Amino acid sequence: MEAHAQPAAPQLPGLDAPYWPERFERYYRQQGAWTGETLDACIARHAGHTPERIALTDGERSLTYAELHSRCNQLADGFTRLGLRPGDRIVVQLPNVLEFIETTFALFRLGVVPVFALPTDRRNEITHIVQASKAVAYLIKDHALGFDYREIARELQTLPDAIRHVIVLGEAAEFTPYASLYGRDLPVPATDSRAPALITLSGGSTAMPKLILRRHDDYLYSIRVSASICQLSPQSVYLCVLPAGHNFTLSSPGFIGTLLAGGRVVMQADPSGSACFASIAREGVTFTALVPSLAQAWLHAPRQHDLSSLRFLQVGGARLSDEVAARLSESFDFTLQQVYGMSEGLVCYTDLKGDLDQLLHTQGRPMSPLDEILVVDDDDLPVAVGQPGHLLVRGPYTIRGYLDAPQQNARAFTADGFYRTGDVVCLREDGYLVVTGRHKDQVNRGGEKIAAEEIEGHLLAHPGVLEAAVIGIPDPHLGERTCAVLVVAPGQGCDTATLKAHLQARGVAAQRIPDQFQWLPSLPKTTLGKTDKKVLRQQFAA
Ligand code: AMP
Ligand code: DBH
Repeated sequence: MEAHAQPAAPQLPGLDAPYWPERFERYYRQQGAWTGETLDACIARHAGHTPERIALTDGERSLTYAELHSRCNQLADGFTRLGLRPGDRIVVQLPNVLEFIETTFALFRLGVVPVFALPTDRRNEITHIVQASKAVAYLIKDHALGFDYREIARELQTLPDAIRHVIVLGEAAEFTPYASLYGRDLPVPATDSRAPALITLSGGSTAMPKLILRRHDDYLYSIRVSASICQLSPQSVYLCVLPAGHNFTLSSPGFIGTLLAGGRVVMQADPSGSACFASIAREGVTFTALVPSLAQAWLHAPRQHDLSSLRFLQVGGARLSDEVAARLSESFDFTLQQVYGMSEGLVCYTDLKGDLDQLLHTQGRPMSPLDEILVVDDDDLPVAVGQPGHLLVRGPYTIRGYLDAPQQNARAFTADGFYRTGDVVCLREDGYLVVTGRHKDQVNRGGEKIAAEEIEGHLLAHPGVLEAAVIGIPDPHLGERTCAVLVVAPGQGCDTATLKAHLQARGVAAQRIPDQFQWLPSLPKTTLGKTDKKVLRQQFAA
């Protein structure tokens, strides 16, 4: 044992969290990638240097860096008084409001781990997320977009391992009011940079989303590199349009990257083109991030506002077609940036000053020289440059395994720690990647990843459904729409309306309910006897 050996890195009580082997940890530190700083340190730093600078706004309310810093301390005091301790998990399900950001940084500071659910998640998803993460608290807004989140909270409380605290922003009813959290503005003891920082959810190719744990060191590295590639500075103004709890909006470089650079974040509740255009003009927004379907909607939105402050537009989350990329780049003055990323880690960017070919025809290149990329065939053997193959990746910000999921990890990671992305890509001579397909069995509906198996399970729960296969079908607006192909028992009335009502009654969120239903006398099968979705896709794509 070395004399100066550090104490063991903090763990997550009750969950098995795979981490990098020590040799990699040492290497990433030696290379200067992992610095020992925590994600919240930037707030205290900017509050010290530029206390009066605006950090956040939603158009009506704003917070300076000094106010944000002090609110983080006050909230940390409130969470502590509730009984939350470092390593505890809290499921955070908030729309894009200021409180999202102050809560996130307060939790980082305290070492309580936010588990970011998306506003569209409903009872099913939240129950799974709460149980899988063994969360002790649930933080929601009373209602948003016509939905009352307190209904989910009430249902959670009927479960055997009920969460201890429900905190509500807005009308709290029988729960803890968010406003009551603000306590004393006391300094919070520093957190270990190796401590768990946050949990996001994988799009999920199997039954339910898997938990992705990120720690301060690795997450901060990905954000720092992203902010540098995007040339962020204190003059940067980020419009946060996509749900703030997604990895893209958190970290690529997202709102955390913007605050790291000392810039300003504008929280945008309404993602429509006209509402975003108004915010861009009003706030002097310099960049934002969209999924392809939203970017396409921008092309058709009326332009009554001055968008000249916008330097670049990031598009990612799903494949941007070359045609739409060209149209975006022709019809606006700003630069387009393609972003190909995953909550598990790897993020690729096209250069802001790169050539048009890379910009319009590739999904960018891995952001770090420490990213190790392999493109392989079905036997894990490398394919020739330019040939399509499965993308495997390992690096200083790509996880080594999902939380508490040894069986899935054996499939999703190679023996030497590469993550099997499930994406089929071509690696070009110039080092840029073109995403050509997906091996994983999920539908990417406008950036929302829907696990086929999950929806199939719900469909099969209906007594009249004998076989079910959920597939993605190319769609000009969403990228893919969801199609359920079914074999049903005669006389059970399994029509579209019945099945939609069935899924809804089971708590499946509206956007996860198939857009289209098809009926067949039997499903095509592979030699192994599994449903052959390739055949189905071909059949219904037409
Ligand atoms: P998630 O599991 O929700 O983090 O989704 C990550 C997946 O989204 C990737 O593995 C890709 O399949 C897909 N994806 C993200 N960005 C892009 C992009 N720019 N082009 C194509 N696919 C993308
Ligand atoms: O789709 C994604 O998960 C994604 C896309 C762009 C992502 O996680 C990211 C950038 O960081």
